[in-house]
Amino acid sequence: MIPKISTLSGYLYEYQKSLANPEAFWGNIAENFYWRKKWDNVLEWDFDNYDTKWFVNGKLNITENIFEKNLFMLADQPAIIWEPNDPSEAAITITYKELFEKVCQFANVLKAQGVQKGDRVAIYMPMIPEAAVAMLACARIGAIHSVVFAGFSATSLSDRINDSQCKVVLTSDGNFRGKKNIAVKKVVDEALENCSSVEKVIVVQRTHAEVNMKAGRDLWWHEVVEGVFTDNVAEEMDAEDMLFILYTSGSTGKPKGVVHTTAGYMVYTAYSFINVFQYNKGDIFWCTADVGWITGHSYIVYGPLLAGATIIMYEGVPTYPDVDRFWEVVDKHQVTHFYTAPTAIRALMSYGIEPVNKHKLTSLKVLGSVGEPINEEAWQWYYLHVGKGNCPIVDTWWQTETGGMMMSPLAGITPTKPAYATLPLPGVQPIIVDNDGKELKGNNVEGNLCIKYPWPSMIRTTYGDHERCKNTYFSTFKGYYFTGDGVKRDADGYYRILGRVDDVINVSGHRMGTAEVENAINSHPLVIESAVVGFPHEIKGQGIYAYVVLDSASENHEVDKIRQSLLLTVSKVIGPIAKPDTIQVVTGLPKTRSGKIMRRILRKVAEKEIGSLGDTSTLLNPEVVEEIIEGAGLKVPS
Ligand code: 7RM
Repeated sequence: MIPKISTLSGYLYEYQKSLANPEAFWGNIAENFYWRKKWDNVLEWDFDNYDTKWFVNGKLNITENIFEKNLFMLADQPAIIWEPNDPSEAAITITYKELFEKVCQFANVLKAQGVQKGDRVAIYMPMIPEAAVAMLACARIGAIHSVVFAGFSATSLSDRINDSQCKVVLTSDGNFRGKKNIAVKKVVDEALENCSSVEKVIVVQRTHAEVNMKAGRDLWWHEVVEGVFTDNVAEEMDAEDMLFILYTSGSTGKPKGVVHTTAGYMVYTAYSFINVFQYNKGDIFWCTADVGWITGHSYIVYGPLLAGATIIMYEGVPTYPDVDRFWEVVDKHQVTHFYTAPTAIRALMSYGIEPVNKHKLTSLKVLGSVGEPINEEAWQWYYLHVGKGNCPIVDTWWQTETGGMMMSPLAGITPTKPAYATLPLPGVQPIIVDNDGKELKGNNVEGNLCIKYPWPSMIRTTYGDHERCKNTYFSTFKGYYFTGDGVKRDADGYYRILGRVDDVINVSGHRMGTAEVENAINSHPLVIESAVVGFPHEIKGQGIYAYVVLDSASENHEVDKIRQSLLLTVSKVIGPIAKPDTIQVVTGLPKTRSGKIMRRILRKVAEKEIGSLGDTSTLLNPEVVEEIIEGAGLKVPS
């Protein structure tokens, strides 16, 4: 049994233990897993020339720790309860035994299709059980999965497939999402026009949309599994063998392939899941994220299944067929743990409490929040109206790169404070530094959030480019992992995440690089250059504001038409989630004498906070500032 903290003093004790001797602490926890061969050393690390290894020379397979290890206890327990988009379609329950069989069977299929240990497999799928089966089948045979959120465009998909040279793509014919019926396979077909590494595509039949199956390349999932054995011996993996790649946005244009490895990720996701959520046998855990994001990897698939939990997997959106769907599903499946993003809470909040009050919600025990800072108002609404004042909220701060939750209350144990991620989990050593890298000690300080000691599920590299990993995370503040977030430690020593301090914005809990959006806009033939900034948005947390300089050829077109066409371009290059909320056409961007865009000014205008523009005298072209202010519909301060 993975050790579970049950009191505040227990937490403080474990935390101290993890500081005093991290290796003994994590070694102890790792003892509770099934190893083919135990490790020689718990940890070897170097933050200067970045390298981290956990459970060195240990041998295992993560799926043996989900299935074989627990099967005699869990066989008939539901692993996945799948709730379809349309409530009139029946939910599907898959027990641990059934899931095990599906995973083994599909593992055999992948092998038969030539997938070998170390090969990369792209997964571009809606929220259907096959997505989890696909991930686990890859892990079973030692193939490295790269899940791409099915909302991304063909261009984004092909970029990701090419970056890691995927051999196989697993997808579906279509995707039911709310009222939409999305042609998923079409996007894959388009993407694959530019991907020479892909040999096979396996397609789940979900919507029965008409699709084009390319002979010799495309196969139907239901056909290839037919008659295939449902037992499979797991591949023996080294503790540090890659488990998966997950692409995430940073300050530069090109998303990075964050690499997670086998043993550390396993130990940390299971431990953090059980402790933060205080999961008990029989509880029903629902994380509303998509498997395309790290939250879906760690807390829909790996963490909960390693802990033997029953999870809900939901295909649809919060507002279909009505704005009370989440609460209906909670009652229907007697959900005990509900984990969602602030943006969803704010969106549902805007419909008032009536849709919530239509449902009992008495099964709920713990509420969770993830993905972006939760504002106090949303926190209170969640606590009072969803949790009826009886459910602790765990505001969990973490990142794709951290693999698992880093700061969070332990449910019902750590006293909470609205909008605070509260305290670090055992084994996590946060440090706040100023812009010169000097540590800010004590309480009542604010600065850049770094982590000064390794934890098991930390990023190992960025796929194919280790220098990039070093530069992005370990060079800003020497000797520390830099998170990119600003943070405050208050008088009680509690942490409050303030948001990104780099050029990353967080739109509805989705991470986006401003440079990435700019590149997409700049690919439009009428655009000379652009600058993208975030601005506070009531529901999305941040919205996207784009300043665009157009080519003289644009004079022949209506500005509104150009705007529409720019939105289409961004949708095509990245995906609809990256569409700007506002596009302002300007004649120039404010630039410093060295040619750098002064984003500070653009941010202020987007925020409508032009009272405090600061010094603009160093600008090369101060005259554009007035134009930009007026163009934004604001009054130039006299
Ligand atoms: C899990 C996830 C990471 C960024 C991170 C933060 C922000 C995430 C919280 C949060 C405030 C939280 N991974 N973030 N959780 N900010 N409070 N509880 O979201 O890689 O997609 O994004 O998200 O800025 O750096 S992610």
